[in-house]
Amino acid sequence: MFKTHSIYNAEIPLIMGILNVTPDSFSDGAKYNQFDKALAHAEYMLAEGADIIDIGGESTRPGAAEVAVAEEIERVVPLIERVKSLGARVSVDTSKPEVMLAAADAGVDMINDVRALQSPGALAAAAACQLPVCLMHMQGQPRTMQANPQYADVVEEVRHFLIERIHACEKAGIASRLLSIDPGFGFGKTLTHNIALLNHLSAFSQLGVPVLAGMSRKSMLGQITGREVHDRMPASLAVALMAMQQGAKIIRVHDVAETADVRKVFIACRKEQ
Ligand code: 7PJ
Repeated sequence: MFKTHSIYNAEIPLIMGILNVTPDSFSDGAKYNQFDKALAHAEYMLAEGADIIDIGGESTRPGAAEVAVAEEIERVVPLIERVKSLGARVSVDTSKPEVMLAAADAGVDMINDVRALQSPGALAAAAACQLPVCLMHMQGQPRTMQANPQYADVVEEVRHFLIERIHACEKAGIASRLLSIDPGFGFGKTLTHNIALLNHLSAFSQLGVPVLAGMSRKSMLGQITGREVHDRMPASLAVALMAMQQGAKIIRVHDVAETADVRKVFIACRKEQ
C-alpha cells in the first residue's frame, strides 16, 4: 500500500464545499460585495463542517464564457488568502498555470483541474507547486461539451484517460501520492453516461488513487427528478451516499451540513459491518 498525501489520509470521506467567485459586474463596489459574500459563504460552509473549500473563478458550466488570466487571479487569490487565514484547507478550481502558481503562493492546499493538467504549461506549473492535484475527465470544452457527447464504453474510456493522465503526471514529476481522480460528472456526458459512471465508481476507486465525486445539484439530477437547480438537494444527498459507498474519498458539494449528516449515516453503518 503506497502512502498518499496527508490531505487524502482521512479515514472518512472528506466534504469539499463549493465556492464560486464569478462576478458578472465589473464595478469596484460590486467586486467588493462579491468578495464579502464569498467570504461569508466560506465561513458558513466551514461552520457546517466542510473539510476543504474549493475556490473557482472560472465558470466551467456548460456554455460559460472563458475568463482572462489576470481577472481569474484577481478573483481567487485574495479569497484563498482570507479563507486560509481562517485555518481552512483550500483547493483552487482552475486549469491555468499562472493561476495555479499564484494560488500556490497564496497558500492553497490543492489544485483541482477540470482539464486534468492538459492546458499548455499546466503540468509544469503543478509539478513546480508539488501540491495535491485532482485530475478530472472532460470530453470536449465547457462551451460545447454537452452538444453531442459520445462514447463506445464511457467507463472504460474515462478510466483509460485518467490512467494516462496519472502517468503523464508521474513523468512530469508529480508523484502519484499527490493525485486524485474524478470521472467528471456532467462534463461532456449524457444522463446515461453519468449513471454508468456512478454505478461503476468503485472501478475508479480501485485504481489506487483517491476518487473525488462532484454531482451536487447537477443537471443529471434535474433530468432524473424534474427539479430546478435549487430543489436538487435531496437528489444530491442520494448520489453523495452512493459515491461514499463506492469508496469516494472527497465529495464536492453545495450543501455541506446535509452531506455531513449523510456521512454520519455512512460511517455508523460501516462500523457495524
Ligand atoms: C466539478 C469540478 C466536478 C471537480 C465543477 C459544477 C460545475 N471539479 N468543478 N469535479 N464541477 N473536480 O459544480 O456544477 O465535478 S464546476
